[in-house]
Amino acid sequence: MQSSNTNDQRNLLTDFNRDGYIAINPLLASEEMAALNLEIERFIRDVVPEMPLAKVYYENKSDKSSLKQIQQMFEFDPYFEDLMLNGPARKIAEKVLQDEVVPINMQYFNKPAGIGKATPPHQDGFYFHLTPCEAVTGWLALEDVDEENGCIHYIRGSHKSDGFRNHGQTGVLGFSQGMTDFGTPSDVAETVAFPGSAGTFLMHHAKTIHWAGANQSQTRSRRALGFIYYAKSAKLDEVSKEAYQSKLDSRLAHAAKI
Ligand SMILES: O=C(O)CCC(=O)C(=O)O
Repeated sequence: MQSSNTNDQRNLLTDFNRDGYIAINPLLASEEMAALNLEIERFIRDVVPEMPLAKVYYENKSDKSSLKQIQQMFEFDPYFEDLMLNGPARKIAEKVLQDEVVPINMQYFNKPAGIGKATPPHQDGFYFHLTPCEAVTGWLALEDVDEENGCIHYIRGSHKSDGFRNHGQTGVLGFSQGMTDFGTPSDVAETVAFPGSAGTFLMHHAKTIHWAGANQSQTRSRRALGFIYYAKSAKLDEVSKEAYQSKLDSRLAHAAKI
């Protein structure tokens, strides 16, 4: 897939270093988005039924139409592998991190109409266990997004703080950790919302605080594709990450959420 718009973005690195995120609207033209959405439909229809249960989350496990998240898509399908390894998100990640990158996760994020829950404020790096915390998440809107169906909000400049803000368990499937000290005057003052049309692409630093509202529409979903890349120079604490993931999986299985 070609990126229609990355070469126009001369200030990507400056914007990313200043704000902790970038926005390209649109990264992909409408015909590219139509083709991608067909591939997403195919993946959900043909590949999801073959995937391990722990990689697919539903708002309501007994209702397949309430699909909310798919993990590691690129490991299960050649089309999405190519998009993750060779597509525009990787090139932008390399540009803003100024490093080679390691592709880590491709996630489908949906907030189904009427029931899609809010994404709690969090910093992705809190989940990543990296030193130094040099990683990015790309986020591609698969359909139009706005305040009603739960667009992304960033806290501008929040990637510049030392370490992480306090996080605790949220009870929200797919976003197990959320900030417990969110909502300071500076959080409020620096909040920027990112409504946009299908094809809008965001990318944020792993320390950038972000969140999204619940889907308040009764008729529209809010579907997006996420791309996580670690900088090659960042070292993963495998033991701490493994321990965290298996504790999380067993807690979710115990609560019959996956
Ligand atoms: O799609 C969402 O609501 C949240 C996505 C997110 O938190 C992320 O990609 O890091």
